[in-house]
Amino acid sequence: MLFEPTAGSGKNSADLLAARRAADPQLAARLDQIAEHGYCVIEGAFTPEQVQRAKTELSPWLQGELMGRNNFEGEHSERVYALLAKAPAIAEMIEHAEVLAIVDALLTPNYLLSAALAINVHPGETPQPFHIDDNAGGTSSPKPREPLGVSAIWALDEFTRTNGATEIVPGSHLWADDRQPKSHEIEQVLMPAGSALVFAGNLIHRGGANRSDGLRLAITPQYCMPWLRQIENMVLAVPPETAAQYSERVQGLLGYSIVEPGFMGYVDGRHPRALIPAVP
Ligand SMILES: O=C(O)CCC(=O)C(=O)O
Repeated sequence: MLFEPTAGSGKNSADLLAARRAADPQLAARLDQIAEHGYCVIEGAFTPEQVQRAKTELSPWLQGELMGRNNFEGEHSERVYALLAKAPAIAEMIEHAEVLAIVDALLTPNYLLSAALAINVHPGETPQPFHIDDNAGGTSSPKPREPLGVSAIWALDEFTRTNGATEIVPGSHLWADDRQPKSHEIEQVLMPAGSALVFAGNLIHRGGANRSDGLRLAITPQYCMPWLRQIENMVLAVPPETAAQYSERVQGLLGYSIVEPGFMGYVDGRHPRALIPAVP
């Protein structure tokens, strides 16, 4: 194993993680699978009603107007950013207890929501370029290294062999940067709607080609170390008045939080939560 999950960092955390693993064998199995293969799948994480609620809230934004602008976003894919300013039901995915239990174990306390977007892959889409999600903004952080982030991909439609299911390269979170996947090392993640794929941010993956005549809708919340810049500028995407409707947990993930020691993240000398108006 390259990395030992940290349950929140600090050296005080090894005991906490051991206690969590002992109390929750399913969590322990998922962490073991991520350590070895780089990913796990939580089936049935969302009920059909939750899936439907998320789809209903997203539908105004999925009218074919927000198509990807390049090969990475996918010119036959819709991409909806700033999701927590548009579809509040997505918060249920972002703070899903089983997903956050995994993230708690792999990142340090006060980790952040780095990105949260919807990806609706249309028929005719080609495979995305292979990539990792936990880039470090141009700083030197060669692999193999610990993950700087954890990503989830929630299936709102079933992921099938033909509709653009995410493709992963199991074990590639342990690879050096210069190793490229060979075709026999690539696996499609086939999962029913309501499932969540959770993976180390340094796992090689991509969105698949859609050779079907249907859509493949997914939500991908991505979490990063508290000291790493978020991919999306979340406190601008979700300003205080909008953040007010969410739990303190979600507010903290957005960046209305302080990292100690250092009082990092203050605004005008105060905790950023002070800017969030009280909900009447
Ligand atoms: O749509 C997918 O299955 C994967 C998308 C992805 O990895 C990304 O855009 O970062």
